[in-house]
Amino acid sequence: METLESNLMAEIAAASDEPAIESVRIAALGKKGSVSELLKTLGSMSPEDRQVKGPAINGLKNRIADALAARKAELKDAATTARLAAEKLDVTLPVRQSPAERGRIHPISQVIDEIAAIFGDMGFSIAEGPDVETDHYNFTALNFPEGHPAREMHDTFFFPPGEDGTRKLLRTHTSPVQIRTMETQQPPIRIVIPGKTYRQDSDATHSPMFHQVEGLVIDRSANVANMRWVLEEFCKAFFEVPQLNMRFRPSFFPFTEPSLEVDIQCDRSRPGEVRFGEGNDWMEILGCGMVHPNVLRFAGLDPDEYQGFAWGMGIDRIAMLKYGMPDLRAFFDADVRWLSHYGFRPLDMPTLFGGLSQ
Ligand code: 2NM
Repeated sequence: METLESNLMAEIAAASDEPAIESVRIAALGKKGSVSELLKTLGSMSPEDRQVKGPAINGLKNRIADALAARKAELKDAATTARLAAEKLDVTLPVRQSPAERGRIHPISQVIDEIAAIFGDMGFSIAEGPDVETDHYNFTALNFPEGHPAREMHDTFFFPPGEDGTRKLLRTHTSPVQIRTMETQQPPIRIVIPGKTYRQDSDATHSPMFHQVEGLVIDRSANVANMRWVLEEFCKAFFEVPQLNMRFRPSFFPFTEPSLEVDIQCDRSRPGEVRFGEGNDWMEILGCGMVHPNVLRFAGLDPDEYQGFAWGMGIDRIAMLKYGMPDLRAFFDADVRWLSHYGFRPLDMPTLFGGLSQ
């Protein structure tokens, strides 16, 4: 028993981790352990022997159990100390950026927000409508006669005809929203309509899905002078210049009379750079005009009572011009490297008082 005890005490002292001490415990005090086997011999002893050996064996068992518990606690403490030393946490490290800081706003969304801020400041509301339209709202109500070549000029995406034989289409401009607004709201109307538009056209400067913003003002006296002021204020605010010369040229659109195309003053003398509000060059930027009486009539307004003006421009193009992006196709590639370079910070909302693009 003395040999067993000194051997076990040596094994306990030598156990270097918690699994090792556990196997010593099982070898001594487990069901078939050396100390347990000794205890079992008590059953077959004479009462006299048992009186002597009993306390001796139980004493051995208790000393071994105490030694095991003490060594186990020691090893547990050592393990905790080692973990605390290894798992250091540097609380002075900078906090990881949140998704709201890492994410970027697409330049088209940024430009739409800038347009909304500028026209919102002038008292306009944003209006929206469906991308899938009827021939009536996309063409007929906008004074495109049946069989008129302008319908073909738009390279329309048509859907297969439905039960009633009519074909739905993807809107080729946002103007159907103007008709829908005139049908449902009483003048005065002041709205801007940013949105997706579709034409069968695809090359370096055309995408089959692109973005337009159009505007509409209807009241009893809205006129060309008001239109000129609105468009000039918009161009100065958007390109963030204090002065800007504009040139109005006669043009043709089925939905306006007179129709005009607008050029803005720019400087293209530096290679790869366009500056607005200075220089001797002109760049076409938008189309506009007084809403045609037929369009007012189609929308349920009396042209002898109401008049107004409307305009339209391509968002993708003015975004490229303002932010110096060379290729339209990159807009729709969903390349995060491009977006992290050209994108905008989500919490820098464009406002006229805080600066549109900072
Ligand atoms: C343009 C140019 C000129 C326009 C006209 C209308 C409506 F519905 F009021 F008649 N909406 N948009 C318009 C006028 C659009 O885009 C180049």
